[in-house]
Formats: sequence, C-alpha cells, structure tokens
Amino acid sequence: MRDDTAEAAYDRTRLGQWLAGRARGDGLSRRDVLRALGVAGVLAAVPGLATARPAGADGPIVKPLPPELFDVFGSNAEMRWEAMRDQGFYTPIDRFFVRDHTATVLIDASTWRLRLFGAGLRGAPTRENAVELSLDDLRRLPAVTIPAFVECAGNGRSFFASQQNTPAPGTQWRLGAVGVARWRGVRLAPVLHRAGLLDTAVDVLPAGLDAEVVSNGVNLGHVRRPLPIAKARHDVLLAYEMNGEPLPPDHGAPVRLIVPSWVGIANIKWLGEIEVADTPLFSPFNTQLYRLFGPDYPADGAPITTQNIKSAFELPWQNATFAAGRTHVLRGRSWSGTGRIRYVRVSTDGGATWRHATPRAPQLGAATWLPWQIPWHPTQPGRYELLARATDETGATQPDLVPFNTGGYLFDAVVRHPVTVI
Ligand SMILES: Nc1nc2c(c(=O)[nH]1)N[C@H]1C(S)=C(S)[C@@H](COP(=O)(O)O)O[C@H]1N2
Ligand SMILES: [Mo]
Repeated sequence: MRDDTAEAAYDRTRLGQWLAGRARGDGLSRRDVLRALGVAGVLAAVPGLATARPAGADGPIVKPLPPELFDVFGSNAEMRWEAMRDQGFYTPIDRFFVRDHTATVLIDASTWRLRLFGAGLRGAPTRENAVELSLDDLRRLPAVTIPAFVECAGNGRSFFASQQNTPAPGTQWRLGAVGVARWRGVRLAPVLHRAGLLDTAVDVLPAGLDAEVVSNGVNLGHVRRPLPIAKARHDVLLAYEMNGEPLPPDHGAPVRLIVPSWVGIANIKWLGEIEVADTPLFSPFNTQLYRLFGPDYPADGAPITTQNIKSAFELPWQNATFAAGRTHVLRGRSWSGTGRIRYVRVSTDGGATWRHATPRAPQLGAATWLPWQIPWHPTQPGRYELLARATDETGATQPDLVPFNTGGYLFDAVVRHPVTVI
C-alpha cells in the first residue's frame, strides 16, 4: 500500500532543497511552502485526485465526452482505446484525451497576445517591456505542420496499482492519455530570434492563461514548465491548428506549445507568455510535480523530459470478447519518446510465447506511433491476457516491471490486457 508518510518525507526533502536556494522561488513564497509542509504532502493533492467534478456542459471540459469515446476523471478525459479501432493514423479531435489542471478557458483570439520577455532577450528584460505578438502576427510567419503525440506523463498510472500492487495517487489513467495529431503553426526558434534572443539565454518558461493551480491551499501559480533553449530552438512549435482545424478550446486555443517527444505537461495550452532567462529556471511543475521520487531514485528526485515506450491494443479494456475457432486480427499502436518503433512483439498466451506484429501503416515521424496488427486464432474458450512489447530504434524495450515512483509517472511496462474467448 501507499505510504503517505514516506511520500510526505520525499516532498519535504525536495521542498527543503528548493528553499535552500537551488532554484529561484518562482511564485512560491516561503510562507506558502511552510504552509504546504503543515499538511499531508503536496503530492497527495495532485489536482485531479482531490477534486473530481462531474463532466458535461457545465464541466471543466467544453467538448462532448460521450461514454463510448471517453472515461472521465474530473477535469480529465481519457480516450477509450477501442475508439481508435477504425481510425486512420491520427486521433480525431472528438476523441483526443483532455488533461486540464483546472478547467478549459475560452480566450478571445482577436485580443490574445503572446508576450516574450526576460534577460535572455535584447531589450525586453521584464514583463512590462515584453515583445507582443498577435495571432495574425504568428500567422504571417512561415507555417510548418508536424505530426506528434501528446501524452500525459501519468499515462498508464493505474497499472502501478493493478499490475504491481504499488498504487500511485493521481488520475488513474489506463493507456488512453495519449493522442497523435497534425499540428500546424510556427516554429518557436524564429519567433525567439525576432524577439531578440541573446547567446546568453539558458531556459525558456512558457506559461498558460488558465487559472492558477491551488494544491492543498498552496497556490502553485499558472501551469508552466521550463525547457532548455536547445530544445526550444530545435523542434518546438507554437501550434494554432490541430488536424487541419483551428485549435479547439480544450486543446489550448488559440495557441499552444508542442514539444515533440516530451512529457504532456511541456505542451503548454492557452499559451500567454514565454520568459527567456539567462539562468536555469524552476517551477513546481518540474521540481515537485512531474519528477521521479521513490526508493529507486535520488533523494531530490530524477527529472522527467521525454516520454518512454508504450503499446496499446485497440480494444475495450473491459469485456473484449472473441469467438473461439476463428481467426481474428488484433490491432494496436506503439510509440516512444526516445525514437521510432523498430518492432513490436505480441503474446496471446499471457507471456509464454511471442510473435512479431506487422506494421499496418508507416510511422509518420519519430514522435508518433506505429500502427500494427497480428492474427490470432484462439481455439479454447476462457480468459486470456494479451501483451504487446515494443522496441524502439535506440533499443529501448518495454520491461515487465517499472520501479515505483510516488507520482506514478512513466509507466512503460508491458500491460496485460484481459479478454474473453467464448
Ligand atoms: N495551460 C495548461 N497547459 C497544459 C495543461 C494545463 O492544465 N494547463 N495540462 C498539461 C498536461 S499535464 C497535459 S498531459 C497536456 C494535455 O493536452 P491535451 O489536453 O490537449 O490532451 O497539456 C498540458 N498543458
Ligand atoms: Mo499530463
């Protein structure tokens, strides 16, 4: 069982180091931090665990969430994997998962401005003298379209409990907190250069315009997470279209960041500002949250950057049934934040024997998935477990077990998918 005391201890350690000056305070006052130490531990109050709100028109998510496409957890909606069964390469917007720390905000695109400032820019040291860009300004710059997944770092978290008997708090996602879309927009690199990027720039800190996140009475501020200037200049996109449509409200309209291969939280929605700093930046979203703490990690935790490797069957989680004595085609998809998928092996006998799946469409880019299929001819009725194990071009392969971490992040072990043959 989860040990709240140990969790609180990790959290205290981390916050202690943070207070000791390794990081710039960034929104958290010493008083806030001390208040946090007085309660059960910030990790236990990850939004989404504490405050489950009903879904619907008045709920935190704007788009319809029909039960055949989504499982809803408060302000988060998980895609059901059977919803990808008859789909092409991309995840349609109507079934793309949503993860809101608070709630979707509706922003007037005509008055929206992106503000860039910081010591890493020439002539715009503070928010007051920020460089401002409108949506039309962005649309006038050369546009690019990139295919990329957005995947929550906590995708698969429920399997820490159901497969490893070490439950982790937070939204109990199965494998549906991932989607692949075509994102269109402008590269961040030329925007930074136009804003006067200096060689001394170290980190950028994009922040969202949605409500500030309050956890156990502590205001963590707006959703924001720093990334190094090298990544920011390499392949990060300011996206204003998703699958050929204007970015929908739930996915960050009018503009969100797309940070290919990185954890979901890097892809800041409802982007309002980007600080460009000449010193390393920290936020609660890379010091307390979205960091690996646990018996197998250093006391001050291990950072999370890229997603890891996973596979999913395009089947309902509950009550997938197959007729005995017939040949069925099992379909699924595998993806990895560290490289293209090289091959996928599938077991239909609970892991005793494995066969190679066949790709059924090309993988369009490294930060996407490989759709695959494999025939299955079950002869005996009964309960079975289907397993898929992917390997990427770096050799990274899905393990059988994931070392526990208190946030329940990056579950990449092979998932045992229950099915019934009748
Ligand atoms: N401003 C803002 N950006 C955000 C979030 C948020 O709550 N607010 N959630 C993050 C997380 S944790 C994830 S997994 C992705 C989810 O993107 P989606 O809702 O478009 O699927 O957005 C990220 N960007
Ligand atoms: Mo996430």
